[in-house]
Amino acid sequence: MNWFRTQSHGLIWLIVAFAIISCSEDKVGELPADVGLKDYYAPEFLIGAALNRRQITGESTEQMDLIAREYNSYTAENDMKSMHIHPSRDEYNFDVPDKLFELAEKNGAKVHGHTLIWHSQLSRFIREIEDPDEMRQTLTDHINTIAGRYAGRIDSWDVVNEAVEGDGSLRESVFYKVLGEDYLTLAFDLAAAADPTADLYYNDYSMTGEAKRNGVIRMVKKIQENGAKIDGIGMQAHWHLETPTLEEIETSILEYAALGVKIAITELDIDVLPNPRNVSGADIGQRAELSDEINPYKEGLPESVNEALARRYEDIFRLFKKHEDLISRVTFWGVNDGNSWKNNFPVRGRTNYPLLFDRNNKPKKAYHQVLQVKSGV
Ligand code: 9MR
Repeated sequence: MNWFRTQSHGLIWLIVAFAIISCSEDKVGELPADVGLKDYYAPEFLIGAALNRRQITGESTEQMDLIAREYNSYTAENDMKSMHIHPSRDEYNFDVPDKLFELAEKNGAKVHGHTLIWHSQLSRFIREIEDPDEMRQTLTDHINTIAGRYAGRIDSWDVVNEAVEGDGSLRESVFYKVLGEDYLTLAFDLAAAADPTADLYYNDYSMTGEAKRNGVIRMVKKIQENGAKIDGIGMQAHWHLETPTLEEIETSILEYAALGVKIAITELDIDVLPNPRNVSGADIGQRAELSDEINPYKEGLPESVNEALARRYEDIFRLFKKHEDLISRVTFWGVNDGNSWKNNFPVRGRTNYPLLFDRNNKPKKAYHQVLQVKSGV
């Protein structure tokens, strides 16, 4: 087995070395057909992407090669959230999730499940539960059925998503209101029983703020003290060109990792637009009105901003590489700029440029810089 692993690592490096030699800066659009970021970063961590329904089902024909080439971990952007996968008590929709697994298995990629327990995009029947026994039974059915179905095939799960507020207190979600904080340990216990082999994560946004960080650490310690299996913390990285600072990101990675868990950088995108009312993270309650002033790049991304984005991506990937021993996966929240939720948050209808590929699926300067952190070319 070890011999095999060494040999396959060697093979990956041979391919990567070939790619480095045959690819110079101005030829980044012409990378060898099947070598992408996932290969360059294979020794460090997985490179993932959130896929929307058209990508999962293969309808986005123009993106399928890119997806196969660049990423080795897939997450459904929406289709495994409760309102889609478990819309009413006795109804489960596994069609699209099953297709995600088929695509991943065809491409040799892993699947990260998003998400078992979340207050948002939550099926109505769960939102309306008031009785603790009914809630416990519902969580048990939900987790057993979904995590059980993909047991052994899935790499990891966001078991609980966004349970902590900015001030570090626990969010008063329906789960919290009905079961108190015990729902957290229960969710991790149920997931571990349904699939003992998957890595189990807690995932949240604005994870670099001090008050929230302390709240998350307190919560995870409690889950650990209660004897539940929690393997990792997902730091959603809905970040901006200047914020959070590299120091804040690094401190957070180190403090979370000190809990003895893996760190995944999840939901990575870099917002390049003016930030109305200083919205941070992904609280979808925070929205602002559209105006020309806050939608300045409708006609295209100025080169200066394209370069600033490339530098920002380079800086954060240097940091991720520095802490490769702590980081298991880096997942982009979307494939190209046109697909990104950031075109509609926190203002609907803007033209944003947060990812590595442009609206025509061409790699941007940021792609090259991320690659350069590894290749040195
Ligand atoms: O990208 C997702 C978008 O298509 C949905 O409309 C939105 C609804 O809440 O959810 C987005 O993904 C969210 C993720 O599931 C959890 N963290 C925040 C992400 C951005 O809102």
